[in-house]
Amino acid sequence: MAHLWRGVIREYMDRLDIKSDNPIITLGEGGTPLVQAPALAKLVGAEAAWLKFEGMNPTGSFKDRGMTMAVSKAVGHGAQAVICASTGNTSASAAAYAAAAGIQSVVLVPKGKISLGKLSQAVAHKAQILQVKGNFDDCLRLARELSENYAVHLVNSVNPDRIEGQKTGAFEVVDALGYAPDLHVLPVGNAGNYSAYFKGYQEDLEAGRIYKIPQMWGYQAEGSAPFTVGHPVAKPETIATAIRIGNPASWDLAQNAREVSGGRFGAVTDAEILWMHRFLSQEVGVFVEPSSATGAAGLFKASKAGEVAAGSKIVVTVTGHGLKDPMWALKDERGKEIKPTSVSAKAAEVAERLGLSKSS
Ligand code: AN7
Repeated sequence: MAHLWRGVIREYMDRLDIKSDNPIITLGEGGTPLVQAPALAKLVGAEAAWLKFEGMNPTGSFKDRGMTMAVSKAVGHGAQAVICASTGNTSASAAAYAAAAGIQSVVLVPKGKISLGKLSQAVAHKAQILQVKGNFDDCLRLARELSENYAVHLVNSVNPDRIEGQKTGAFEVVDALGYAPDLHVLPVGNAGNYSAYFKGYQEDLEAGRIYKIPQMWGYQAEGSAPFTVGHPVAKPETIATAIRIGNPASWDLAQNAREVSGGRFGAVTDAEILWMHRFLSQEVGVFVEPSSATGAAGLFKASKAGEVAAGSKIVVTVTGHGLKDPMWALKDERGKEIKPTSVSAKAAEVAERLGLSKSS
């Protein structure tokens, strides 16, 4: 009989910091596919590669794993409203989980710098949306200040409940493979998810489910790469708007994760991100938003420098769905718009346009 996935809190109750009588607000998040990616393994010269396809979550990104925990606990504390700063995915998720809980959500987004798909999700789920004249880092500063002084509960990843929920991504990888990969690769913005996967692997190690923690490899966009330059960046810039973050909230957690796991941080150009975005959709069959291709782009860059060991088993988390920001798929390598050809509804003409030869 098919097993109906019950959401990450019920599936991993005994491993999460939540009391058994806490209300559970869930949309069935988690249980996402671990997709075999032989084309990526071949490209980077690894033994095997998988994509943890987080676009398959209810609101189309990994944020839902953390939001089920954060909103459930907010409701448990009696909160009537939640607030977040967001480059788009956190706000989409917060708005959906607040709707499910029957409470208000307030979202602060950088004006003009979030994708239409994500903005439409926040509107659809009836969030109170304010576009702030500033970047994500300004929005987060505001959200923190408001939550400290007003009756509104903060659900950004500075709230440890978010990290706690997101660590289930690592649990699922281990449950699916039966072991930990050699490398785990992710895109990095605030480094909440990077830190969360590390926490999950660390707990699996302590529980004896695995015998080593994967090297944690985190990649940012070059114009927005505080971990590579070693300090916050005042004016982050990249087409990968989800990770256009200059002052990562989980700085210390991430540095610890990198050090303990023997991992690394790196940066790739917007062009390298878009190239990998296309490779994943065309050669692997997984459509992600550009930011989500940043980890795989970094892995490819490292492989070209001879830094990926031949026998490696690699998991790459692809964080958000391609439909979040579909315009990038409709451009070719040079940024020129791609428009399907129009034809009349006649078989002969269609066949000619397609270059089909007659069957014998
Ligand atoms: C697709 O929604 O920060 O390193 O406000 O949407 O945990 O921040 C989104 C981040 C990667 C980076 N991929 O994760 C927000 C937000 C996608 C994302 C990241 C984000 P973190």
